[in-house]
Amino acid sequence: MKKSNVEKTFAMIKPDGVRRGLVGEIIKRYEQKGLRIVAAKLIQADRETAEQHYSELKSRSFFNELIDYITSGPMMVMILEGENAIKMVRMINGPTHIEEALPGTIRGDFATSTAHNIVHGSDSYENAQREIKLWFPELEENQLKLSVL
Ligand code: IDP
Ligand code: MG
Repeated sequence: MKKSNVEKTFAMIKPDGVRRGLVGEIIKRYEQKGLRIVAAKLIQADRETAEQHYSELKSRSFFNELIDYITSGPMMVMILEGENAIKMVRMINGPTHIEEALPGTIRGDFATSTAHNIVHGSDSYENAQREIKLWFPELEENQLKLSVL
């Protein structure tokens, strides 16, 4: 039998998703694929935290525009847990580029451009751990252990 791979990931509903009233729709899509919400909060990011989150993209031409967008209003940040959660969230979100995001994915159904694409999901185990610590500094290590319900 294949070993299970229950893991945590970090996801966020970016300001355009919150502004457009898509929080319930997006959380429904994660939950209906078996992902559980371990933690969630609505926050307005400061520039420093947003820049740390996207530090890998610092040299890109769109970096400042990206930080303006991410700090433009409240976002729903969350920790999701489930089987292959990291890959699963990115599949539900859809690809980065608007022309590749097919209907049925969140970006395919709702994104208006590659820049304004509604959602984020961590792309690796290392980044999931880093992003969870960055956005949920108040959570203790023991609260981040797997919470199989
Ligand atoms: P991802 O969100 O699918 O992981 P990344 O390449 O990590 O995609 O880019 C982070 C975010 O930066 C994207 O979600 C999008 O908001 C923005 N972004 C990515 N590429 C472009 C671009 O070419 N122009 C403008 N914004 C972009
Ligand atoms: Mg990314």
